[in-house]
Amino acid sequence: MALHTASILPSTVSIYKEGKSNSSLKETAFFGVSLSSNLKAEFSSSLISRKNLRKKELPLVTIKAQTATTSPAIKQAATEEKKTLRKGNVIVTGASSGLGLATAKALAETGKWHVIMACRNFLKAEKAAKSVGIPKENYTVMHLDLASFDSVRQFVDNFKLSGRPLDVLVCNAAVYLPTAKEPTFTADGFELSVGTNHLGHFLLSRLLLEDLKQSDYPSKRLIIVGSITGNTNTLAGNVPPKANLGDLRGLSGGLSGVNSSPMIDGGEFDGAKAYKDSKVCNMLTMQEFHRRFHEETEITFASLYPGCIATTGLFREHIPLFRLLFPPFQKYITKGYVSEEEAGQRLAQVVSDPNLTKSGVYWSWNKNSSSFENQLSKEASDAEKARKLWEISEKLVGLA
Ligand code: LMG
Ligand code: NDP
Ligand code: PMR
Repeated sequence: MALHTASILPSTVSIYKEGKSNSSLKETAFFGVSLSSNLKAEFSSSLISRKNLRKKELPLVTIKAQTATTSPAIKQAATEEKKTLRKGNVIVTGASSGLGLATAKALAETGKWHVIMACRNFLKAEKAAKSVGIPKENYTVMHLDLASFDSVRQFVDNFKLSGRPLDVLVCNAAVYLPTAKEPTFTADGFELSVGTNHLGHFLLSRLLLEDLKQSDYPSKRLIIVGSITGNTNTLAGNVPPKANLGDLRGLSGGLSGVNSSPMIDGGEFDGAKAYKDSKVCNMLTMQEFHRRFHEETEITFASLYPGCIATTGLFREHIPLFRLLFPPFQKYITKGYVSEEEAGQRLAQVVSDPNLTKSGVYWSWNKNSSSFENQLSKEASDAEKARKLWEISEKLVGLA
């Protein structure tokens, strides 16, 4: 494939045509129901109270530089041959399970990518990589806890020390706390779902933007995983509680739960809503990146809904009955179900398919598993809200 045979030399970098959507079938549907969320499961999961919240005890790992960069001798040979191969380097956050792991596997198996698995649990990630048979030479596990800005900064420093170029960053990790009665918080004191899924990734992406910009890879990309449940122009997005960022007053207040709301809109804590809100932030952030940086950097910014991967660890905090019924419900009733493997192929496509280079797009797949440019909800495509979200987030993560 042309994408992978690009030269390491900027002068021979090939440019791809803008991607075309190859289907017009949309999954959008309006369903204006607004039901109260008092059907909340009465079951309480193992909540981590704020007091008990401790830093993850993870082994400190020194990441050694690996030899993906070309030596001068090789460079010279390449010049002579005009073309040479180099593996793409892709960081995937939360690659220790579910979609992230399946994507890492799909990319590593091609032999054309070196996957940096950015994970909070180093040993789990190593085991996961081995258990799905990712070739050893095609991945590196690096520690990243998105629920701590210190950890994000440490990860970025370690990555830079490795000397690898960065070609694609995939912001995939997420937590979902649908049964939590009380909010829990990141190391920096932000409500955990938005703190991890949005703020951690926001800081990570901002700190790595320059590396992406520097990459000489033919198509460099920043991908942030979104979801249908954050989009209220769909049936799934109308299942209560619905995503709603309001005027962002809770976010401005710091999401700390101390003298301010832990929710972005300033309301009462609701774990399912916090997750959906965080996905709206992910989709807004991708578009704001596109508006601010696409022209200047030529980086492709994209988001996606990979399908309903009803069997992943995302639902680990949900009640057992939900975990039992959810996969058959999605398979046989909504038909929105997709296997981890298939979803991994989809995200891998957004990482490396030469046809998906268009920036600012929210990708989805139709029944035949063909990708198409999907429409975001009114809120998830609100440019003014995206700008405001960006500015507040910058302050919260300490960049402004
Ligand atoms: C909250 O509950 C949870 O409290 C929260 O923890 C979090 O998970 C959040 O959005 C995520 O949801 C939402 C709650 C409210 O939904 C449920 O708990 C699901 C139970 C719904 C009961 C329906 C009848 C059961 C029939 C059995 C079929 C087996 C499949 C079980 C699947 C379980 C997992 C989904 O939900 C409601 O208020 C209910 C109505 C939601 C309105 C939106 C759509 C209405 C559907 C219209 C027709 C569409 C056709 C599909 C048919 C689906 C139902 C069979
Ligand atoms: P999983 O729970 O299987 O994977 C989530 C990953 O995120 C895990 O590897 C987890 O690590 C990691 N993670 C959680 N918290 C942190 C943290 N603080 N720092 C670093 N990593 C962390 O869920 P999925 O694979 O389903 O979710 C992947 C993405 O897909 C999410 O962005 C989700 O919103 C999105 N998505 C999922 C859908 C689905 O149906 N499942 C539908 C639409 C979107 P660990 O293994 O240590 O727990
Ligand atoms: Mg939903 C019509 C299709 C459809 C799709 C594609 C999804 C995806 N869901 C659909 C419909 C419904 N769901 C209906 C009709 C109901 C009421 C019975 C329903 C319920 C439901 C619940 C309780 N669905 C859920 C939950 C969750 O807890 C999940 C969630 O909201 O997590 C935030 C979820 C999901 N439904 C989906 C998808 C993809 C999810 C997973 C969450 C995500 O990452 O967005």
